[in-house]
Amino acid sequence: MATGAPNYKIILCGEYGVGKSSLFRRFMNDTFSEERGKKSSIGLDQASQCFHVNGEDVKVLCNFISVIK
Ligand SMILES: Nc1nc2c(ncn2[C@@H]2O[C@H](COP(=O)(O)OP(=O)(O)OP(=O)(O)O)[C@@H](O)[C@H]2O)c(=O)[nH]1
Ligand SMILES: [Mg+2]
Repeated sequence: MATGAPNYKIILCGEYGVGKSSLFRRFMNDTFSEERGKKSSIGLDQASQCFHVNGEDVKVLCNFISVIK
């Protein structure tokens, strides 16, 4: 039986430029940038973050995958 903090994994796939990295940045740093002309992410962004929810620690691992048609 698993013990310790609950672990959640999120995988978000999408075409380029739809806002995956922006969502990722909001999730990690609670910031947003409207900067244009930045480089597209290649492949995978990954990060984990711990949150304190209803008195318990919850660990979330996010994978953001760029899909190019
Ligand atoms: N107005 C507005 N602009 C957004 C939003 N989300 C993202 N953008 C803008 O859209 C552009 C592309 O966003 P990214 O987060 O880089 O998109 P991405 O899906 O990571 O793109 P790739 O890495 O190329 O796959 C950036 O200039 C962002 O600032 C949003 O919710 N509102
Ligand atoms: Mg990106």
